[in-house]
Amino acid sequence: MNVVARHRRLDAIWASQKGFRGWFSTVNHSDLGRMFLVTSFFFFIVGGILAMLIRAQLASPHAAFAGPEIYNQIFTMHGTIMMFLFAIPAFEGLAIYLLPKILGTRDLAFPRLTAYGYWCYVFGGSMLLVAMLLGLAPDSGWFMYTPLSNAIYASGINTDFWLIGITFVEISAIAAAAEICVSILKFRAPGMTLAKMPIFAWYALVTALMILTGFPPLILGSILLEVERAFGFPFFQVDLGGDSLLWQHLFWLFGHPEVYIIFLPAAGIVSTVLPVMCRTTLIGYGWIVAAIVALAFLSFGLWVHHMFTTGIPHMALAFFSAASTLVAVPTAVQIFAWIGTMWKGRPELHMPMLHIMGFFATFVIGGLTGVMVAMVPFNWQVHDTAFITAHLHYVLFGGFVFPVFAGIYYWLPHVTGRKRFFRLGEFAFWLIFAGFHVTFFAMHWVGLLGQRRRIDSYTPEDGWTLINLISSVGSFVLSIGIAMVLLDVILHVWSQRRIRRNPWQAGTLDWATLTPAPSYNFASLPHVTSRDPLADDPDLPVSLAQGKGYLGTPRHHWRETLMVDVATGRPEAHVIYPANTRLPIVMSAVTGIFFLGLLLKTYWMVPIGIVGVAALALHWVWVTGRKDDPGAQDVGQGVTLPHTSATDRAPGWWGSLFLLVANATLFGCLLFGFGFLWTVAPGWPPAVRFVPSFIELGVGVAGALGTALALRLALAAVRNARATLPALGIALTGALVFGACCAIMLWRMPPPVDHAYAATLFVLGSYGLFHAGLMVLMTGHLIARVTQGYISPVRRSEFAVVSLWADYLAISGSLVLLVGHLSGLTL
Ligand code: HEM
Ligand SMILES: [Cu+2]
Repeated sequence: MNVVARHRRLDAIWASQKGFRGWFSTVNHSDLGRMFLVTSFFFFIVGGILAMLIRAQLASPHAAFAGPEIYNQIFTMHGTIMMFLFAIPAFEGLAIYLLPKILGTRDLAFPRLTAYGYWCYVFGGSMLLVAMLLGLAPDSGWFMYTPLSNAIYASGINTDFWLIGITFVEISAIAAAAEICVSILKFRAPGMTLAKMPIFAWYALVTALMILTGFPPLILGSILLEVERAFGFPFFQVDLGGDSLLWQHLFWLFGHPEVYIIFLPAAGIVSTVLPVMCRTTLIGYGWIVAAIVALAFLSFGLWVHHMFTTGIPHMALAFFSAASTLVAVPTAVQIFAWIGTMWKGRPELHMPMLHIMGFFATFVIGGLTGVMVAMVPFNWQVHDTAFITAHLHYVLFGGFVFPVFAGIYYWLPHVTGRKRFFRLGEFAFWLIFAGFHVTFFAMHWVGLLGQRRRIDSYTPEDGWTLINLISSVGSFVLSIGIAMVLLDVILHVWSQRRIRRNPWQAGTLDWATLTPAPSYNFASLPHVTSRDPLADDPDLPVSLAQGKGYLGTPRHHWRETLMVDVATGRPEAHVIYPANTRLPIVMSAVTGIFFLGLLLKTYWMVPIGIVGVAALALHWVWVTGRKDDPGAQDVGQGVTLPHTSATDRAPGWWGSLFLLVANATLFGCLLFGFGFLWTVAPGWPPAVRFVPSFIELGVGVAGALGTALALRLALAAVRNARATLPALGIALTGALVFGACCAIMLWRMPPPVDHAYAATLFVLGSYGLFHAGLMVLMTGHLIARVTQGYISPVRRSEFAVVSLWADYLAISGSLVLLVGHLSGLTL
């Protein structure tokens, strides 16, 4: 087969449907990555327009441009859009587009999940846009502090839009994060050990792990607050045993890591692009990896520094203040590595480099003001002033937007296969840089003079007039610059000047594909022996196109790729992906029915949504099955591998593992909330408590443990070709028994509207009940599989997946019942 024929064959197998329909059925990561990026920039523009409205209102005293109600909506939506609908999705989009290419493979681990996440993002984001167009946008600030956001002080539907819309969008973050983890660990080019991974993959891996552990507290908080608003369960209401500080803890448990979730991918862009711009390799690879892992750990311990003014004990203040300054260390490690890289190389001032310089200048200042606000006495002075807003923009804009622009200019030729035409970008950069610093330098200043954040007007006597005007003028210069970048990008896409391959002479595999990248990325997969495969072997793209790597001969209609061992990158299994399907968009629309039902309080829609999603999910996992044993496949280079369904750790197992990490974090936060209220909130313990029953406790725990045990037996049985149905029957019974005990607990407990104790316990019990239901579905699925002939000693991977979930049920379920029953004991 010659190069062109191979390309035709592969493209026929991998391409999306032609035209309009292709958008809705594509599961290809390049398509979805581009869609993610374009959508996130759409939201960036919307957020930017809102920022202009804010600055227009603050440009002069007593401005009548927007009244307080509208102003509250504007700044809330600005913060919300920038954080949730622009920054995180932009990272997801970049990672989804880039990772398989940079790792030398053909797609992400779960192509259909990528699409599902994308549509959840679109639908959830649209809810917030609709709210804004109706003038019903959320208005309690992007951190939604209670009691400001509770049913008494924010009685309209506005806040519900935020809680429900954002939770919907978060599904996409969790989905993308799980799939980024699995793709990086298991879907790499053969030979790529962990130490040979491109540095961007490390950043993406750590960021994704942080999303999995950082977003669940916010999701939990949103659920609790929504339940409080809709049904009156008093989690955050002080008079009924709740505590609004619980919201702050949950929010900042998410919010502080969020800053690093935004910064780390941007730093990953810098670490990738900078060495190429300097015609050298990155120095301190190992140090950087250590630094980002350290940063991830540290950042979870720091949420308290957002609450310095809430009356925290002195010892804790000292501890968190010291720890907050410590974060500067791993950041400094990275900055030194970058400086060293520039020192070693010969920097060339192309467009990406310009934005990297903008990043350096801005981010370092943001870091310095960060150290200032980490000091408790200074923090008390500037708390909730424009100084904080200015600091956070130095970090977010400097630490994210500049690197992202650098990345855009770096990878745009890859996406389009074209050259830039005019020199618009250079001019735009200087407008952005100057505009930014004028705007936010002025805001530091006016903050020190006492201007609070989130005020819609001030008086001339305050003496802030001139500074605010300067700030507003700067912000308009800034936005003209951004508009020019967008124009530059659009002109670039239209330009007809094709580039040669690898215009920057980079060493990573993303530049070994054709540009624009074909639907299958690589005609055959490389064997990697170093961190810069392309620098070692400039002919690699040609030999890959000739099919000299792995999987060079397209077979049947299979979308084939390889799965490797986590540490060594040794090829381990042969993967066949599902093809284009509209299932993801349909499933996310049905998920939307669930969320809309909650939002509009039309509760009859909620069960429809749940049942619909469950049915579609069963269909989703059903269609990948097969009734014959897949033989070992020759994948080229003399290597023969088993199919993934014939392994114990199929992609689904790995995906489940990371979803369970997120799930366990959510559960942990729920237990934390219960303990927090019990020890801190006034009015505890409540007068009326749950009456414990050791029989229910024992039976329920036995059910949960029995399920896990039975599934292990079933796994052993399937492997040894023995009958599995008896063990599956036991597992099903166990799950039902456990579920019944949870239901009884919910039934017998004091009314959850009376006290935060019963309210929290109710959520715990529902969590148990939900997982029991999940287990029933999963075992039911296995039983159906067995009876329909989809399972054999070779095709057994689904058993391992369900067994993993059953293990989780055993642990979390037992804890639910233990906490529930023991909390009723009066000693
Ligand atoms: C395009 C240039 C931008 C300008 C001119 C701008 C301007 C502003 C201003 C003036 C405020 C204060 C509102 C108030 O206190 O009343 C604000 C708040 C905020 N901005 Fe920006 N911003 C920009 C970009 C960004 C970006 C890129 C992000 C994040 C990635 C961001 C995140 C936030 C957040 C989280 C808040 C706090 C909202 C709240 O307090 O509820 N901004 N912005
Ligand atoms: Cu923080």
